[in-house]
Amino acid sequence: EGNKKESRGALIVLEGLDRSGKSSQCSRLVSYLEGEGLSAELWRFPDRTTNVGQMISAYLTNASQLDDHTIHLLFSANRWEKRSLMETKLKSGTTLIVDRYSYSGVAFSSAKGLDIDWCKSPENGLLAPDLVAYLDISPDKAAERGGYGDERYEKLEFQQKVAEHYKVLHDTSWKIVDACQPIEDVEKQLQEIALACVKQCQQGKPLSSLWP
Ligand code: 2DT
Ligand code: MG
Repeated sequence: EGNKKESRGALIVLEGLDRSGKSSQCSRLVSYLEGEGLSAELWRFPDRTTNVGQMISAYLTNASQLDDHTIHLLFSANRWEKRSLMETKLKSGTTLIVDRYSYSGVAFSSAKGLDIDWCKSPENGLLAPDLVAYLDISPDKAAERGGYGDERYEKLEFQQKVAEHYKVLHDTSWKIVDACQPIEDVEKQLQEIALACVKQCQQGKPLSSLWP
């Protein structure tokens, strides 16, 4: 038991297009890990509860207009303002299941035409996820799922561009999960890969920083 206290939690990120099922899978995954006796929390970016998050929310709901670079940096600042708490939680043994992270930041902004290296640079030094699970669905299939909301970016044409830009970010460490499977199958697959990741972290896998 003494061992358990010293071992760190895992930083697990779910990425994917709008309507890929990230949010519901994130909460199912947290419940599952808790059921396994692990400490786990659901986080999401943007975190709209902070001052920066409120500026982001106003932009997304079209209540404000911002230059593309400016909003990109706000999304990044929103992760930076949570970085130290994130590290504290992980070191105290809590696994964080995070709904979107830096990859959304780069994919969405570069889909608007911003330079990809410019987009990546403010993320430099944030904690690197131990696992990125990508919920893979075509933009057409995603759009068929009960439609999008009214927020900025929630349009098929733009989601198609985002999908292409996510592909540029994929590396071999990503776990690509077919998001068109029945929801329970997606859930099961995520449980397996998340549990394996948590075990690696318990066994001493060091925390690292973006970009690896
Ligand atoms: P939600 O629908 O998940 O609340 O996201 N986005 C997100 C960015 O453009 N950059 C980022 O860094 C992040 C985290 C994706 C709201 C929208 O914000 C986009 C969808
Ligand atoms: Mg959304």
